[in-house]
Amino acid sequence: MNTVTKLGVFAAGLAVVFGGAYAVGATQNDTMPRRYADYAPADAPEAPAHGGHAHEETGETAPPVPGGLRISQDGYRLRPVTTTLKPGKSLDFAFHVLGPDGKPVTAFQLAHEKKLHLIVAPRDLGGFQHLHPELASDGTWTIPLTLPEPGTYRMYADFAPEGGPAMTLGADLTAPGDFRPDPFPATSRTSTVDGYTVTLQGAMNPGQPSPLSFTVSKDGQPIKELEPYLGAQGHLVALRAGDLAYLHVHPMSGLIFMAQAPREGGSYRLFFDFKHGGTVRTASFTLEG
Ligand SMILES: [Cu+2]
Repeated sequence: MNTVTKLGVFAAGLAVVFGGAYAVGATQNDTMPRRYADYAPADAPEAPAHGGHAHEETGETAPPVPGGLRISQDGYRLRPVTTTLKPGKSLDFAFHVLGPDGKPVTAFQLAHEKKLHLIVAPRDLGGFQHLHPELASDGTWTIPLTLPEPGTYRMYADFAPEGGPAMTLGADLTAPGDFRPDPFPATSRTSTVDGYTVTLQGAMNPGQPSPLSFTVSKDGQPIKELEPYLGAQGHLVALRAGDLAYLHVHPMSGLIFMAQAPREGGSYRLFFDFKHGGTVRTASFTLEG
């Protein structure tokens, strides 16, 4: 199989906008489709201006609240059944999303082909897992999960309940043992995984929209076409160093999209999932913004 070409270059434009939720108070009254609306590309029909919630009356944009920092929001609460896992050992990890009535939510909106995206990363950001757990009819989510090494991990549940707002809730998980934190990786726009070289173009400019795109090559030849993954050409998560604030975006083909980093600045670890040859791989980068 040879899907490479000397001329073809895959470039995925990615809308990168911090904020798993609108600013507190803005969500409940919003009448737009909520799933991903707050960080969807600006040209998506259902999307508001990215980066925050544009108020119709004033034109002002409220700074978005980064996702993943809270275990509850807007009446919904993330409840892991277990938070301590033996390192290096697979466990059927289970959790619930509790609704405003205190009961497990059983109906979720589909987004990027899934009802819920589960991200797990160690707090030193030296790793990354992107998982899609199964939903039982009683509202229990389960997935085999391995925390590879001792340490504290952050789990992120990215979802929108049926009739509710999109949100990313986060909780800490622990793997007891001798924790040896990795230093935060230096700024890097090139990542190599399984012989693939992935290059990131663009920058996280604090408070300013800026384009981010990727090129993928193997054996020195650009990959013309990646395989669809979650209904897109790739999948990007960015986590902010220090507090592990969460960002979850997908590329839209054929267009360049804008990154919108918080105006306060920060360091970010970016995890780009792409599929080629039937396998999903993750390239990781560090950007200062
Ligand atoms: Cu996912």
